Amino acid sequence: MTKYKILGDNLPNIPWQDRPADAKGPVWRYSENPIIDRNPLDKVARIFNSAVVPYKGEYIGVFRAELTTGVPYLYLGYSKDAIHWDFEKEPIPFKDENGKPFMPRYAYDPRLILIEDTYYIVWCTDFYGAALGMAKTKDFKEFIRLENPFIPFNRNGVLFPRKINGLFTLLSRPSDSGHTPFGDIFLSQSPDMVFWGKHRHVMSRGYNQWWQSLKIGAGATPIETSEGWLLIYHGVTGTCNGYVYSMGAAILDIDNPSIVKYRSNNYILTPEKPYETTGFVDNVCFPCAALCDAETGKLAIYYGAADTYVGLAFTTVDELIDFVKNDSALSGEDGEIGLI
Ligand code: BMA
Repeated sequence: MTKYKILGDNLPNIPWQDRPADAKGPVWRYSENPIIDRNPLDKVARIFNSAVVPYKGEYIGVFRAELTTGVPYLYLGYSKDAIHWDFEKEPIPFKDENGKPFMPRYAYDPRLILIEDTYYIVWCTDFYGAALGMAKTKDFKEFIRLENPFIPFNRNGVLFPRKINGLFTLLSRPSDSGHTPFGDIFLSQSPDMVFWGKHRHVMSRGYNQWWQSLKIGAGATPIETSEGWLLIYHGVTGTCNGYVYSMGAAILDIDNPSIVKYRSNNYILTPEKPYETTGFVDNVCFPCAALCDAETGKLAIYYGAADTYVGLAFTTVDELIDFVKNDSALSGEDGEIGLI
């Protein structure tokens, strides 16, 4: 019996390791990290910042693969245990609604969300600058691109796993076209996944928490729990040696998720291991997905490490929610409806 309830499916084959005795903080790493190493495929230099979901008793994922040209595309991967992955050899072949090939010029930081019977992919695409791209699939064979939800510039698009008050609901982080030095998380809603509006401010970068003082961005698909939507996100600080990406967590109101109920004052994971501190971009932990098992409350978080590897980390719904509630510090108007 868990103290807090995950309102979702049971996932008895979730990847898992118990908390090691010496672990600090509410989240602990998989001992065999990274689970995806450099050069995983011919002409693919690195896979990181990727999203996975359960599929037909096994697992499937959409992976950010950086080619040896340096350009990122999205690749499909398959796994029986969500740890060892086999990848398609070519990028996902996106089509438009008429069945014509419609490939993005580049694609990165995918999130993968099941809503009713359809899987949606949201990623950062090129639309006269960095913007959100969107596609849907029911079978992971045919991928149809949808209208881009917003004009540029925007990143970190994450859909909620069900409609809220009858509307599809999307978190995003307005940005600039480069390595955005600012940014808060906003929410938008749509009746049809085409027209987006009812924009609300959700969370500010942390005023008093330097680990998230520059910018924040939604990470994994929000997890529906008895306390509200559990959001695992990234927060960025600036140092004289560049940005540092850590992980944080927040709980959003279940019916009105532009209201933040609790938000972790301290990070839940920060770059410490060599595969997080050293790579193509040093000091990055960038969560894009989480698996959860409603029965036991186990959570398995997938994160990109140093823009080079995929890491896996674990926690439970009880540990993480207790940590966020006991450690909570909202910034600015986080607790309001976000409409000033
Ligand atoms: C952000 C995104 C992420 C990346 C991070 C660190 O702007 O591009 O994909 O992990 O920078 O380089």
